[in-house]
Amino acid sequence: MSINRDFPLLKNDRILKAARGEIPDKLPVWVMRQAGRYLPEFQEYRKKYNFFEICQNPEHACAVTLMPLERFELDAAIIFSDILVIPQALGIEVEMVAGVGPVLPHPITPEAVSKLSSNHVVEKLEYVGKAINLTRHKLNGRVPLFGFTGAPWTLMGYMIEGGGSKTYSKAKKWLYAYPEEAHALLNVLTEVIVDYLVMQIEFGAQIVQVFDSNAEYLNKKLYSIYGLPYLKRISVEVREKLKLKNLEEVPMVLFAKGGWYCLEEQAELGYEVLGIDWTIEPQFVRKLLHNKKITLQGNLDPTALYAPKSDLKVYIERMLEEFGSERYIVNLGHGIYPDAPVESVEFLVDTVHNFQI
Ligand code: 1CP
Repeated sequence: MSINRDFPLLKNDRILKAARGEIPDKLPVWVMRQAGRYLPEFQEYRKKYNFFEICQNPEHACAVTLMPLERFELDAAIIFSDILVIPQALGIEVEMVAGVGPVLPHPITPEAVSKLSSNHVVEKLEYVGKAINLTRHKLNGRVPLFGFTGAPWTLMGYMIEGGGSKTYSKAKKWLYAYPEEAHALLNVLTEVIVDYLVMQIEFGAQIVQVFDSNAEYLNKKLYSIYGLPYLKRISVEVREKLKLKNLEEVPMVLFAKGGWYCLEEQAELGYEVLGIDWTIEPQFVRKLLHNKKITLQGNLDPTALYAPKSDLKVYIERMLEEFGSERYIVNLGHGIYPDAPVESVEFLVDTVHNFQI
């Protein structure tokens, strides 16, 4: 299909500057899961349409993506979708159950892995590309638009467990009992993820984030076998494929939640930005990575948004001082919770923008 790549001029490039190591006029700020459930207007929308209906319809996905931008002076938009659209496109049923989250009624078995193929999977996800293209035009250059994906290990976890889990022990069992099948599954997912990100960038994503939300269930040894090599392939192969298609590179963000045990290794994977979760002290990570050219993103505890404003101001400003203004993108240390006070997001954005850098 033909893609309208005649995009409006970008007016706010703070995030892209920070990702490249340049100093923007103000610290850039956005919020993981900003287009979601804590917004009353999203909850109203959800009464009318089911979750995947919104994802699959570019007008709906675009409308929801723009909702937080209408309220707050955020420095980026993130396309409305979910990490589980990939298992879905691989033919695995995914339901979004209100109050529960994603449910995959028929989890994958080790025997079924050999039947999976990455061929033609991304074609089924073209609706995400169309939503990105429409949204980038509708944004009219106001802020850059994030594309995103789940990381191979995190997606594998949902596919094996059949949904979220407290321990991910069923998925981890594969790493010890079925390592060949585990690698085969991670390989198919990596192939799909690479093509999926390239497709999102072709349709207009100006920066992309890889969510490895379940990194916290592994350790350094397991992650160096089942996490890092695949994440490296993603950063390398996305850039190779962009080059072949004559498309410009975009900054890539890796958010390995709970991956404190291998931050130095993450910084060597070829991503411009590392997301830092709320368990990590800013000064600890800055010191650890002082000789690496990498931008950090994070890491306000999402529950700090419930604090009284006077306290919240202290938490935010302390974080900004501790990270320093160079190579820094302000965000939460994980996604915003559904009952987070909407005014606290506005307060966060304003406090960051009023901060003298
Ligand atoms: O919220 C937004 O800004 C919109 C885009 C978005 C993103 C970036 C959604 C919509 N989901 C995601 C990413 C996502 N989805 C992640 C990575 C980020 C993270 O760690 O928080 C993960 C792990 C998921 C899986 C998922 N989808 C969960 C978590 C389940 C668990 O506990 O393991 C849940 C609850 C969902 C559903 C979902 N996704 C998005 C929304 C708005 C919702 C709520 C569903 C609804 O409206 O009924």
